[in-house]
Amino acid sequence: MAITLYGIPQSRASRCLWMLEELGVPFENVKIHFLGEAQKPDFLKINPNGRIPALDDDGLVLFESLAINLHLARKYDGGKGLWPKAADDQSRAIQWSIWAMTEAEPPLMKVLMNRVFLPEAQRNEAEAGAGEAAFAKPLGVLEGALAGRPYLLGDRFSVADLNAGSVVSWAPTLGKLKLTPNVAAWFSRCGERPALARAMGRR
Ligand SMILES: N[C@@H](CCC(=O)N[C@@H](CS)C(=O)NCC(=O)O)C(=O)O
Repeated sequence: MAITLYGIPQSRASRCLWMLEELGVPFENVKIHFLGEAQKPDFLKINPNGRIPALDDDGLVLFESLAINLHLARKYDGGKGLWPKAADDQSRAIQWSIWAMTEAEPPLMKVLMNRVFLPEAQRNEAEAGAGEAAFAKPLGVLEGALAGRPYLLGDRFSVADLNAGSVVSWAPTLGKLKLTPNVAAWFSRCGERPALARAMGRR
């Protein structure tokens, strides 16, 4: 088994590093930077989108951080519970992953760009505010889903929590954005995972 994860830890590759640490499988991290390196011809052969992360798992090459995590959890779970056993729960994990990417990430990205990433002269506080306002809806959905249960699929931490949590993790770093009570409690539960600390230690 040879697993290579492409992408510096200070990027969406951190989501996959967290998953790899949870699973405890050996892997190599090739630190491709999103500025410039991801657009070079050699890397475009791996991910024609020119983005990190990308995964090479014994010749199976995948892009999209949360799809990579679904693959890793399904293939390498080995009884750890990251990949749920029941088919309906597997479908829920896929649902939460797609939800995180399509409903939660875009408004957060708007805030991130306009409060953190863009050069100050290009930042637009009105755009950041619009992202913040739009995030209220997915945040409310997550708040409802976590009512009466510690994790998205019930009692156990799974790939659904890792994928949704790693996207929502942008929110507390964005100044005015506040998490709602169930989400905040879930978020700190997810934050206590030793595998997350190991992944962060790779930064
Ligand atoms: N939906 C993709 C987004 C990947 C993405 O945009 N990655 C950024 C770094 S966090 C990147 O590589 N940007 C380079 C570029 O857009 O040129 C995923 O989750 O894997």
